[in-house]
Amino acid sequence: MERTFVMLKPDAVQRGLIGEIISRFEKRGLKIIALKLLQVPQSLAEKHYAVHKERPFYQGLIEYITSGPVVAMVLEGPSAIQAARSTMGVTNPVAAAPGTIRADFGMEIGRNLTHGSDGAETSAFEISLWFGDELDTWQRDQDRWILE
Ligand code: D4T
Repeated sequence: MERTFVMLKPDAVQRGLIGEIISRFEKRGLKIIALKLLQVPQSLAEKHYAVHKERPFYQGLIEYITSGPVVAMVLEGPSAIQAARSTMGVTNPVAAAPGTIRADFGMEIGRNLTHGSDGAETSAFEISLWFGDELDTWQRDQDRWILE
């Protein structure tokens, strides 16, 4: 089953949206297999966003992500990467479709509430970076009503 790394960024935590946002992933049918709240160390932020190191928004992004606690999680399901990203909406909240997390709660790209892995390789890298390599899953009794 596919896995994806999702993070609720400091704005989501500070605004009291943890429950609301996690609930959207849960209700859709994505299964939470790992979950923690943490203050992101500088070194972890830099590794996570290493691909953006040369971009003009990099410094602001690192400051934002280390500015308060985040909620990190691993979600599992068929096409979990795409399902999580479509639940979040596109990167810039003003361009995101209504009903997505970023459109419903966001106004600017630099405060876009959530992060989700953008592909299989990124997902494997990010899950390992944030949670290590040994993650168990669990049996969800509802699965036959969500998955064919
Ligand atoms: P993340 O990585 O947060 O899930 O977002 P996306 O996958 O949707 O978007 P991304 O990697 O292109 O950008 C990473 C992160 O940088 C912020 N950002 C991005 C920004 O502040 N200004 C910008 O111009 C861009 C392109 C938002 C998300």
